[in-house]
Amino acid sequence: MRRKLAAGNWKMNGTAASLAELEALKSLLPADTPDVVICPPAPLLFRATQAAKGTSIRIGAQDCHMQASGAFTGDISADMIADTGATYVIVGHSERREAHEERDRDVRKKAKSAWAADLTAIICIGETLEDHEANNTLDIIAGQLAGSLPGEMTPTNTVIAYEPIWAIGTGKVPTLDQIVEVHDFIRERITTRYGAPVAELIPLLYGGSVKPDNAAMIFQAENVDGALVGGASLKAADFGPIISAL
Ligand code: G2H
Repeated sequence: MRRKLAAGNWKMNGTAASLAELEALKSLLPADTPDVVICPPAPLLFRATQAAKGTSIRIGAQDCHMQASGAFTGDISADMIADTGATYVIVGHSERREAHEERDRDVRKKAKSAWAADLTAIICIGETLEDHEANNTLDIIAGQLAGSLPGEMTPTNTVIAYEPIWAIGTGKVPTLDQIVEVHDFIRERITTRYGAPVAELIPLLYGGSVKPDNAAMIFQAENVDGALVGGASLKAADFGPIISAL
């Protein structure tokens, strides 16, 4: 059985007061709760791990540096993230790829540095609107999978999130057929490269404008094991129903 997972990416939103939402989420978790990860901004990581103590909620960072330490002003290493008690880190989010010019090989190195610190990497991939409209989605996804995933990937050290860039924060969501097509394709590619035992167990998330009112539709796709949620993870009243729909 593949594990189900709902991850909330707070992006650059929130201060200590926002941890009240994490507190509120605790009481909204269903009894048979899937894995839940909250990725707050880095300054909140330690406090978030304290707030989540004794619950099934795990804490993750939104990025890490590819090197373990050194003269990289303003960056944070995977070890530093692990030191806060966090256990996950998102790498290769499209906002990092775009605004910080991260390439597939950078993402691959970041995933490896996450693993070296015993963090689970949530590796993000996804095509632009231009590629989507030119029917290049599967080619782009194949290239990103080949370039971003290290050879040593396992179902315990990695979660893969497919986030079509045109669906991020726009309110536009692919149809169920489109979601099924891409997630089936991703699992096939992983089977070819890593073998069935890895492919069968690795969690695949969908991300991009997931909301309480479309989560059930998205989770119908057999190869979708959960969601990476941005805006709707900021409020427990929105994130709670998405988790319950899993
Ligand atoms: C995609 C997603 C979270 P949102 O970036 O990673 O954000 O749900 O706001 O589209």
